[in-house]
Amino acid sequence: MTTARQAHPASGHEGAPWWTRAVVYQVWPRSFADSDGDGVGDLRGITGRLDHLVDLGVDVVWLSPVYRSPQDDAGYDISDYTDVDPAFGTLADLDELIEGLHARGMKLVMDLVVNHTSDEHPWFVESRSSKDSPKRDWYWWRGPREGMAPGAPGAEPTNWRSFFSGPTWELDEASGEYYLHLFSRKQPDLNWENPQVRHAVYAMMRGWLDRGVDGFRMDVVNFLSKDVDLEGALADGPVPEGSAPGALGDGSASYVSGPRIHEFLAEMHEQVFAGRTAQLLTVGEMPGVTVEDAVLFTDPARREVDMVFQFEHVSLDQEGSKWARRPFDLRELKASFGRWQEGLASTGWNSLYWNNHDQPRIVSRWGDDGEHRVRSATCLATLLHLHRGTPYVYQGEELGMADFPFTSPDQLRDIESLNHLREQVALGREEAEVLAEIAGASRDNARTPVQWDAGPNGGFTTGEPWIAVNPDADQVNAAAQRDDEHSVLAHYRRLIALRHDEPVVALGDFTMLLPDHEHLYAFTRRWDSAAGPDELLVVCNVSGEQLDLADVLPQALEAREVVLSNAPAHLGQTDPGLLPAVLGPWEARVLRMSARA
Ligand code: TEU
Repeated sequence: MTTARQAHPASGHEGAPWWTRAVVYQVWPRSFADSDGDGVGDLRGITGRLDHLVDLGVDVVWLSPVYRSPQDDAGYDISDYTDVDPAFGTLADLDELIEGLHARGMKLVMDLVVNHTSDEHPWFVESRSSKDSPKRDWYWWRGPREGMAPGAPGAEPTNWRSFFSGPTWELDEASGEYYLHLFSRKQPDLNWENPQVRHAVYAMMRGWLDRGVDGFRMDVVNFLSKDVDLEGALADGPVPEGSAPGALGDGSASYVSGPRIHEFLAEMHEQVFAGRTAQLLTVGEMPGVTVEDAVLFTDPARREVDMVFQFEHVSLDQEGSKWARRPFDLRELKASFGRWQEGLASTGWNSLYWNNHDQPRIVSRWGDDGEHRVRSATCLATLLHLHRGTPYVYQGEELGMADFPFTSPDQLRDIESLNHLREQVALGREEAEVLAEIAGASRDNARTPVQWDAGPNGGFTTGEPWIAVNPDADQVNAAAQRDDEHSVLAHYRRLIALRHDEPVVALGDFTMLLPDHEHLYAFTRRWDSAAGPDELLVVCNVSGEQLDLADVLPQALEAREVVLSNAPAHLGQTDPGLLPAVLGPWEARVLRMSARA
């Protein structure tokens, strides 16, 4: 049993930062709502659906990139940081969205993608134009390995494997040098060692804040600092055991939370955020970040970022690579979440998420999108939202949207999936076998259109959608759920309200119970307010079997009040004496153990 200590003890509920009580909603614009019938979601589509966000009760919208982009990686390849891509609308449309959100008391957080630009960004075009270009050093240019000719197999400056398959280096024939791209070859990495690069980025960020945006979600921001020696050399990474000669290696030790990362983030804070009085939010997306690093990144005294997205929990069912899956074990989730809750208890802050535009849908991944769809979606939502931290809801998660039943390569759109398929088939594997592993892991699962109603294309577009709508849209959609108190949507609404209303949910201590139980996820939250202690016990049956609380957690039968339940029979029931001792499949309860403070 581990107890995470109460943060902000001296400041009380009122003194804690505003985002400790906030819930963020992520909009991935290409698939949210299409206003003009071209099959691609757009800004006016979002503005037209603000009522949905008001109804849900979220405080902040994080908008995935809408900047000008060749769309090689769905907008995470930016060619102009100061303008909106015509596919999504205009700057005026963006201003209107910001105004619409602000008028409804919500904030807008933009995506900030500054580890790399598009290869079509004028900075890169200039950098590539000649070895003597004043911007040559804005990116990572390196000659071939010593003694090798440019383009020869294995001549790349390091052996690193790209996130999107193949080497991280692309040869520029004209100059005979390679440039670094951790992601696609159309996403060259910016050289953050160069102060001109950093100051150009800070100026761009200030411009957006001045325009009225309320903060940034910072894409792979812990990759900005590369471990480069005084001669400018980058080191090879380890190659998986038993690999063929010439196999690609893992370069992450050279760029995950690199040597100057804290310096860069503190400088960014100083140059962009210091002195501003608006209530802003910064969240750093940080693959590979450890709890210890996260404490440093989010310690308010260090002025780096407010919170980070960590990846530990979403890697628990992966074996080495995201494509190789192993069974999910609830005990591992408890160990992981428990460590993060404890590690960031007195300093720093957690963000909480199941889904985003890169992850398969949680109800399909660790829930049951068949018989127990509603119950498992609401059970997992309760589990997450009752932790201490700021919850993020990804579009469609609040409807219990599921993975798409992919059966053919032409249903896929994402560069990561398509490159993996191409690479593996070239290595001699059967297409069907590779497709099967892609189906459950592809980012396209998150990217199918939001299901608004039972009409054509789920109400997403009047045209031909850029990616197919999930065939279950006739059953699973917002219109069907809006007035249904037992829907996934209604349950998310209640969870969000709970965080706003209950200081114990926002700020209370976290104590994990029963770390070794395979199906019951149980924990307490405790908040010492002026009116006395307030304690909640959260019990979630993460399984399709019944679970008798009398056997495993008898204290759950001594509750004073039922705060929330996801079982239709108990909705609105506040008297714990009237609840059975047995939890049904995927049943979750939030119980008050103390007299109401
Ligand atoms: O993703 C960061 C990241 O590490 C990716 O590897 C991501 O986890 C992967 O797609 C999961 O399979 C961010 C963005 O969220 C992603 O959409 C971008 O493609 C990527 O950065 C490059 O900008």
